[in-house]
Amino acid sequence: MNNTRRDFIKTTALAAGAISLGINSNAKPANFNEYPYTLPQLPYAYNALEPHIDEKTMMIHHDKHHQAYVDKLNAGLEKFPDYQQKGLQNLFSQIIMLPADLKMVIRNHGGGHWNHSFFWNQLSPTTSQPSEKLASAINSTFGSIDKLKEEMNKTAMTIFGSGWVWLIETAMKELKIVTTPNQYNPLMGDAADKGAPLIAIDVWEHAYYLKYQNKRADYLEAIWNVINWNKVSDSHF
Ligand code: MN3
Repeated sequence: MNNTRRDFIKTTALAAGAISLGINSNAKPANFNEYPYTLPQLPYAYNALEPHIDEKTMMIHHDKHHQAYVDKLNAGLEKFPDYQQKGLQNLFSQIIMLPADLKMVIRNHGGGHWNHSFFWNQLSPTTSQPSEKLASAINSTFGSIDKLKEEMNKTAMTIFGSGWVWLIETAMKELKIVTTPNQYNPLMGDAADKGAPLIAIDVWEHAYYLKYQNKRADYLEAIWNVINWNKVSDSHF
């Protein structure tokens, strides 16, 4: 499957996820992937991920931090009408060709919006298991699910400053653990490691500081309790 097709399917899957969150099924889905971008609703209550991720962190993280990425993304795109309807994933893949003023907007705020939309959607209070296909790919790459968690957490601990740790599937169909600084992501054309995200873990302090303070390792341990393996498996082709 070529990249355009994969991107299309992933975008569609993400959009379908957003539609299912809507209260009124006839309402237009949240414009989280179309200009002007809007903040998607969480697919669960703010306190649903307690005790692993606390209610106050979720409220501030979603309502304030994520909203700010959306607002600054829209503001930044205002003077670039030619790029408003291109879609974030296209803009990510063409990042090095974008006008200089737009490049940082897409990296920081486009990335911030996309990464958080993906992040919320792959968390859940309901326990689930990876699909057989995904479990088998994880086992053959990392040895076991526990080894994957261990390896991802170890990698997340090496991030200096703010960033994300990802499980991606590369163009060669290999699973790989990678990190990105700031709000960059593995879909960006100049990412050191490119691929389709399966799991994203926000390692910015704002994701855990209220509850875990400096104990990043405890946050990383806890977040695996709320990973939505059904969603992760859906991302795996
Ligand atoms: Mn964040």
